[in-house]
Amino acid sequence: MRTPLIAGNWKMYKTRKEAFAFVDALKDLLATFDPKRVEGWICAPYLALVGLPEALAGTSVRVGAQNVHQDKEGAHTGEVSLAMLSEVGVEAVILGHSERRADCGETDRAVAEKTEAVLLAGLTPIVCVGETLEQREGGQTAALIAAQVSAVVEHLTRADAPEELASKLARLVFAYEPIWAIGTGKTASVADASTVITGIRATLTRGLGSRAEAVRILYGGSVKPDNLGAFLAERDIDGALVGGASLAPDSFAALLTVA
Ligand code: G2H
Repeated sequence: MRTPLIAGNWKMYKTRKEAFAFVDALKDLLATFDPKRVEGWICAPYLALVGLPEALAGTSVRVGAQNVHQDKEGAHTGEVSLAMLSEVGVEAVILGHSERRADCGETDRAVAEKTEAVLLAGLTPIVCVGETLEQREGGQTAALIAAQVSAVVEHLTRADAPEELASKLARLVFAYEPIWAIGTGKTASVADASTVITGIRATLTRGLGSRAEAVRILYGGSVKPDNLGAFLAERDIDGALVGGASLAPDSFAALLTVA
């Protein structure tokens, strides 16, 4: 019932030229994937977003950004708004990636506000949560992840939340990315990822009731074509947020094929 989703997070890789060369190399193959079977997204750096949806027209791959400001517009030097992203055909936004939480001090509160703004603008938020190795070894994983997820859900369901938000909650996507597994070559075991992700769904169900069943939850952290299948075999894991292995055309295509 939940369509598997493979989202490539290109991070700060690929110039515009490199991004369009990637699409050129893959376009014919990408056109063969059925979006009802698997959704593929590319979350590219801002400059590469312009023209990318058009370049991918005729394929099932959609385009996402890696951050956005929560305000409609304003004096926010260096920031980009949802209207700016929508105008160029962006349909999804990664929010609260651990690299932004660490590098830019993004808080749970900011991530929650951005999630609301993205939903209200009609785009899809991919909300990242995850624990450090120290937190995992300290036995804090379950409580920490529940707190990160609850911060978003409580904000979206607060008493004075806009009414139109309720109908958009099914579009939510969460990504569980244990920080110690990001770009390190270490992956969480399938069992560990599955336990945390089942916990995320339980937290969502407490906050959203039956609407939680529609929310997709991805695993992220050193996912590659040869380990993706094992994660996807788990009932509650609906796809993957993939960094390094989404950068090469053949590897991205292999991920979509496995899914
Ligand atoms: C985690 C992931 C993508 P990688 O950050 O969000 O990156 O697959 O390189 O570990």
